[in-house]
Amino acid sequence: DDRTDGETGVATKTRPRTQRPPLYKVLLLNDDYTPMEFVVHILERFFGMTHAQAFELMLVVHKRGVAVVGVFSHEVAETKVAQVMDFARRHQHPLQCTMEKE
Ligand code: TYC
Repeated sequence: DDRTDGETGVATKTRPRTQRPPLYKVLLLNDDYTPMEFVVHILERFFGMTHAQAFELMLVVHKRGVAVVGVFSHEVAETKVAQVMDFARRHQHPLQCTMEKE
């Protein structure tokens, strides 16, 4: 990780950086209409949580308004968001799920 500047001949250090793919948080938003058990079901079905984990996280969203339900690669996060939004729409619930870069 040493290099020598072509103009000045001065040796400088560059830190070797490890390449990591950007990660994305998947967020679940509270609303007044989606049934609690429906949200619990989504967290079990699409995020691999146990019933107890899903119930606990659903309550966090219910009380705080939003929570991170998982952190994934861009492709996986997009798939999760699409699965949740599609499932909610098919059941006519207004549940919102979004993603943001970590
Ligand atoms: N607030 C909803 C209710 O009281 C439950 C709920 C929880 C909705 C989490 C959305 O992401 C959510 N029925």
